[in-house]
Amino acid sequence: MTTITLIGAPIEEGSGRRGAAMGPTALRIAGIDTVLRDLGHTVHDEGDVKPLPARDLANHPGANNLQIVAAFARALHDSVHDTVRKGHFPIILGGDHALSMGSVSGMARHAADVGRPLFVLWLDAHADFNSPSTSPSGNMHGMPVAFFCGQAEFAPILPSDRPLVDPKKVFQVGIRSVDDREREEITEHGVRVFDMRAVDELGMAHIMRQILEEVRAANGLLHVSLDVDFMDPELAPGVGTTVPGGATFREAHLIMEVLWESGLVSSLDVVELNPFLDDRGKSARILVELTASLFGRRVLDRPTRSA
Ligand code: NNH
Ligand code: MN
Ligand code: MN
Ligand code: MN
Repeated sequence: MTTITLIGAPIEEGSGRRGAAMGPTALRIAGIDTVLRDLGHTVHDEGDVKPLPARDLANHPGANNLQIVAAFARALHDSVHDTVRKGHFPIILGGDHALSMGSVSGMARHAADVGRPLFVLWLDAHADFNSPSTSPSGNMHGMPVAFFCGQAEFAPILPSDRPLVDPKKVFQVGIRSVDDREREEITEHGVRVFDMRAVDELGMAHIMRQILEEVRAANGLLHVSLDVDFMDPELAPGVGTTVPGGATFREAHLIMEVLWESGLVSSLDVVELNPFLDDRGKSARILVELTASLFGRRVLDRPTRSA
């Protein structure tokens, strides 16, 4: 069984609207700790991270709320790194997706410490590969992947000598809304994209098998970043940037179940939940259910795939 540390990150300034700061509270009210304990895991809730002041950074015209985003990124980098170093599994309760600048960078630091490659599974409607010079909105929740791959270097948010993630080790699944400049960037840098068309044509099971085989063959660590808008808005309406045509309940659960069986996942972000836009807690509850599936809840016992 796993020792899990819950880390709240009530940031909403990366998203361009209010509400996501209530995400960690909604996930706690939906019972994320209890569900994990009932599965036999040990759960520590650290409460919410305290953003570290980033008064050294000037405002940037293409990066809205840079100081507060950087403050969360710095705090999360440290707390995720400390958590995983103790052998605990960090679950970051968001908060908007800009928080992944910190969580993934903290995991990249750990992967470098232990000499293993870090892979990232990005479950999202969006590629989040903008930088201040390409972003149509200036919202930093659209930039974390470019940032932790070293492609959005415009301000010293984290030290420039930090370990970066290889874009070819980033798998994006469920993508269906990509900006023009972003499309050029993800192609140029070799991000591994399975858009919704690929999900329809190949099936989720096939895609996941391919990804997990690659991670296993490289003895990699796998960070999972789950954006609420990965799912279809009918299923999970509690997010500021719904895009039709998302993953179904069954596709999302299948992913989580095969991830658990793989034993390869090292860390998880649950991001972009906006309880102010949710429908009677529906999205928060689905996120908790998906987290349970990622930690071993299942309908029937099945033989796990041989390694
Ligand atoms: N691509 C758009 C932008 O950069 C939207 C990003 N919004 C998200 N990403 N919700 O997951 O502004
Ligand atoms: Mn996102
Ligand atoms: Mn998104
Ligand atoms: Mn580039």
